[in-house]
Amino acid sequence: MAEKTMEVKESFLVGLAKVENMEELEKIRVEYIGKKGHVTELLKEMKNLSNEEKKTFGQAVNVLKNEVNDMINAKREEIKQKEIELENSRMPEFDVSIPANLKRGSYHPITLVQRQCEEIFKSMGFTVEDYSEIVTDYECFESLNIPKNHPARDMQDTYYLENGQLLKSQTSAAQNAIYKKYKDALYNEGKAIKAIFPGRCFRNEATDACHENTFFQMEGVMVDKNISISNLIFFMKTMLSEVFQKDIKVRLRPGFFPFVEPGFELDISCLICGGDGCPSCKHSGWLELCPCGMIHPEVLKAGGIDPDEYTGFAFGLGLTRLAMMKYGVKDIRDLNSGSLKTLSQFTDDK
Ligand code: FA5
Repeated sequence: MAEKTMEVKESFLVGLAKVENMEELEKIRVEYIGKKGHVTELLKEMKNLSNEEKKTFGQAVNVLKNEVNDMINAKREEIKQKEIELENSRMPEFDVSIPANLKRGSYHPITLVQRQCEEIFKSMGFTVEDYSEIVTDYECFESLNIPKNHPARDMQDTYYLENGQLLKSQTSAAQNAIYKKYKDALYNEGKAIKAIFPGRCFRNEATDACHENTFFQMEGVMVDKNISISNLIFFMKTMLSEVFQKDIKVRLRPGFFPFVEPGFELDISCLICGGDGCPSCKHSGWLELCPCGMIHPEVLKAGGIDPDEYTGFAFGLGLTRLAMMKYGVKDIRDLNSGSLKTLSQFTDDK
């Protein structure tokens, strides 16, 4: 019987030496230690042996099985290593010291305008806040004095998730959280709440040259004792003159938003047509850019702030429209198009 075991081992070694790839290796594995393999078959011979012989032979077969298994594993590693070496040898040679001839990328015009606004407001003591794009009905509407079934909801249809949450239709959706975050510092340390929060907004509405279903706004709030409309106008004027670095014609007219009282629409004279009227400004010569107003007492209350003690202003700057005006982009849809022709023009800006 020992001879038979030896024979099987020798024929396995001869076969293994010829194996060159994983496929052949699997074949020989099955041929020797598979269910009907030569090593396994040896065990069937045991039935004709005495008990003593069975024991010795069984042990010998097990040792052989382990050896075959080990040799197959070793061969597998060897083949893998050879495959890696072959793959590496096929890689084209290149000189890492040659400078790359790639075109520099660029920031998106909205990012550029956003960063510029952030710098302006930071220099005036505002913090920059980040907020989720998915919010609750309470955050986006109810905390802003827009209860369920309020007609103001019609102006901002958005996209709803199955769990009742929604894609925020306005950056105002972060107001409640910001008031709650900073109210203790306001009460205990007398620190005014001064925050801006830029973000992506979504609306389920038809698109045209000045409307997109996905666009950016930048909200700003300031809450302290004795904040008035004059503070609001000062910050709006400073921001616009810094962004455009020239005098811009603006107009302030009454505007209705349930979360401010009084509320205003701040429009700028269209910089695409110089105020003559064009598709970018819906032929009116003016572009709605930054609605604003004094924060409604109910909104302050919902944020845990006593409106008899504190007042504040809020604004909702249309960042995407600001980018259009600053860079002379006639159609808002170009900004979301991913068109390199449009976007590569901004390469040299920081
Ligand atoms: C609001 O979203 C209010 N949350 C703004 C606000 C904040 C008012 C704080 C008072 C106090 P409105 O829907 O008008 O308001 O949008 C604000 C600005 O976002 C617009 O002036 C415009 O510049 C921009 N905007 C609105 N809808 C779109 C759109 N579909 N595409 C591009 N920009 C838009």
